[in-house]
Amino acid sequence: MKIALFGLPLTGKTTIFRSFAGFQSETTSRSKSEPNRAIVRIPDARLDKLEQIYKSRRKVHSTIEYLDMPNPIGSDRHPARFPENFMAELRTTDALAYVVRVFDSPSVPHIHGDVDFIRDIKEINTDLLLSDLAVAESALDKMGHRLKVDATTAFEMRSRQELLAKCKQALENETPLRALAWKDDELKHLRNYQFLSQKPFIVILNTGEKQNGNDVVARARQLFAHPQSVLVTAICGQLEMEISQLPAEEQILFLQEMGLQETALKRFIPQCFDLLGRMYFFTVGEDESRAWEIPKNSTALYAAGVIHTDLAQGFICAEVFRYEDLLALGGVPGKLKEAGKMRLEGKEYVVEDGDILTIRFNVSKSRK
Ligand SMILES: Nc1nc2c(ncn2[C@@H]2O[C@H](COP(=O)(O)OP(=O)(O)OP(=O)(O)O)[C@@H](O)[C@H]2O)c(=O)[nH]1
Ligand SMILES: [Mg+2]
Repeated sequence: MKIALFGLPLTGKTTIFRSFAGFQSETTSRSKSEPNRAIVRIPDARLDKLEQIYKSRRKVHSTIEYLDMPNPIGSDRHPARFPENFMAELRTTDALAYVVRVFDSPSVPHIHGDVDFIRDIKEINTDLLLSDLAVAESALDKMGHRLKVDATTAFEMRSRQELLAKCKQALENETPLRALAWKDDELKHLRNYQFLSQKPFIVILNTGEKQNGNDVVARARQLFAHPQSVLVTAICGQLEMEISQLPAEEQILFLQEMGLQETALKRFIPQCFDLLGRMYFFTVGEDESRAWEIPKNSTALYAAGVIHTDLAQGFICAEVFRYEDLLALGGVPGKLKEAGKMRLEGKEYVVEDGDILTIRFNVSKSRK
């Protein structure tokens, strides 16, 4: 899962990125105009426990990649608008996280002269639609030209043309493409264009310590006539960054002192999983305990393929049990069968979040 943090200059993107990246992740950045990248290991108490129970030599977390987009340098006419090469980087991600400034600070200038998060959100909504509209129009132009010179591919082209025309119409009506219902084959074609308004959209309201997060979230939500695949959340960037720099034990104390349950990152990750329709399953053993990320409603066969293509090709069945059942049995895996908590499931079994799977597979079949 790759999520880009982007936004107007000096809105706190890097501050929030640092709070997410903390100590436990790798970050890279080659130059100022390149985004910072962090691969963040997703903390999960269930995985920690499974590692203990199975005395695994390795624990492999699922990861999430964050990009901290650089300060956008717009044209002279539109200094606050995002240039197309900047948008191109955004197109490669799974979700967009727009960081909006809500915090007040006389020492940090705002590109528009004053702080107004409503204005800034409206502006980005328009910018994304316009950027996609330009992509759709240019693709339609090219297609029209090709249809004139080569009639042999006309049928295939016409269906694509219709699809793009549908996008264009929606965009002109200020409807983001994520709000429309698409058929599977349409989605396949749409992938070629990497439309920004089709991606799940996150608004991170960077609030000051004394501001009421719930209030600004409620006001920001109202700006989305089509709330499908939109997440609005408030994070106090400065505070979260300070917390993330502390050693783990001190973090807990500090959070308690501030009256907070957990860090913004811990709150944010499950929200992203929900937004993107993702979940985990686990595999366990002496060798390693591991969390795997898959789309919700995936089958056991799909899960097997995520572990290794051999497992999907030679799939016989999946042994499945629940983490909660293992805990209820005192964390003794040997008791699962006897207690009737170990199930055998076939290819079509729909995996649930937190299932622990062992895939039985036929080696000779998988090698063919
Ligand atoms: N008071 C306050 N200041 C903040 C907060 N978040 C960021 N800042 C300050 O705002 C300034 C800009 O923060 P950055 O995180 O560098 O912002 P950015 O969006 O990455 O900036 P560019 O990459 O230059 O566009 C810094 O001086 C931060 O200390 C916050 O939550 N509260
Ligand atoms: Mg920055």
